[in-house]
Amino acid sequence: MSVADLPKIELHLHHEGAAPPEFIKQLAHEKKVDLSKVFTADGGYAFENFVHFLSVYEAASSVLTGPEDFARLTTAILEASAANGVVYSESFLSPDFCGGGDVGAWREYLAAIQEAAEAAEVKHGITLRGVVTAVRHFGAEKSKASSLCAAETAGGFVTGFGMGGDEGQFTQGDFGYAFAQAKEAGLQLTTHAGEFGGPESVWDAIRDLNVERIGHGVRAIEDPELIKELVEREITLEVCPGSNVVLGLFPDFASHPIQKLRDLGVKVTVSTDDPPFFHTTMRREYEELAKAFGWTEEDFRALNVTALDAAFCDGETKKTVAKRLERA
Ligand code: MCF
Ligand code: ZN
Repeated sequence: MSVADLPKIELHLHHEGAAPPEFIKQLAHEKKVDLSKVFTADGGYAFENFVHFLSVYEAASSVLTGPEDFARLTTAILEASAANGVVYSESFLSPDFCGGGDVGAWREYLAAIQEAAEAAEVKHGITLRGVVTAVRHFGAEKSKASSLCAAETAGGFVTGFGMGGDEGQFTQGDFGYAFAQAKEAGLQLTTHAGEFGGPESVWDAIRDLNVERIGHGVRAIEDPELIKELVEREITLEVCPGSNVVLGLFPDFASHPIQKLRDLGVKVTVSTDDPPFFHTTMRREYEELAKAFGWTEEDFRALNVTALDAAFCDGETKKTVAKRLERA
């Protein structure tokens, strides 16, 4: 058996970012929207750098206009994830893209997503949980509306609150209100940091937002004191090596710091981030890591134990997922 065949847990996946280009093209066709600038000649997503990626992401997402679109998207995503051996997934859902921050509209999007996820669980044996997400460059006011949506629907399917987007804009601390509101509602927290923002943004995330997990966090490798802090606080990194390579943080998998971080005692997990944008899948991430660092079945099984531990779902769900990991 190849390590790529192992069952997998994925903790860092953006819902719209997981949309296959053909799926978005089909919706654009149905809604008569011109998205030609979003795609390359060979049919992939076209972007040149991080900031451009963010705007192409938003342009592609503009054709997802109602709960039914998100239900279809959820079905497509979970089918693809299950085909890659994923048995549990947490995806980032943004009220900004699902009803514009209105709680009533958000409930409708969420119900559609959940219904599709429940059907996929029966069909493919994959469980999905939602991490409601603020978009950093949309600013603090919008993040408050997102976290209110999160707080109003917390529990069961909605297990966490997080933030992604342009680390070049605002500080983590500017979003303190949103994160506190989500925490108060019992949600667990994660934020993107230490990707383009450098180690300082990881320090800010720990100090100002009190998060349990960090999205990416890989530039912590530049700061030994920060490594100590991550180890002591047992903060888990949602590492997305293929995404980091495509966005130019590291030239290739072999230069990626995931192995060093792990060896230093940091809790690392592996995810795809926005798989079709970065020409990756969970299978491919496993294959590349095995090739770059010689990781064996034992390494990947340990990786999934760390991921299950850091998952935001309840204990019962963890038990179900643990059985799926053991079985294979
Ligand atoms: O992790 C990647 C790159 N770093 C930062 N943010 C994002 C990534 N993929 C998507 N995002 C952001 C983006 O701003 O998350 C938002 C997008 O609008 C969606 S969250 C459902
Ligand atoms: Zn991300």
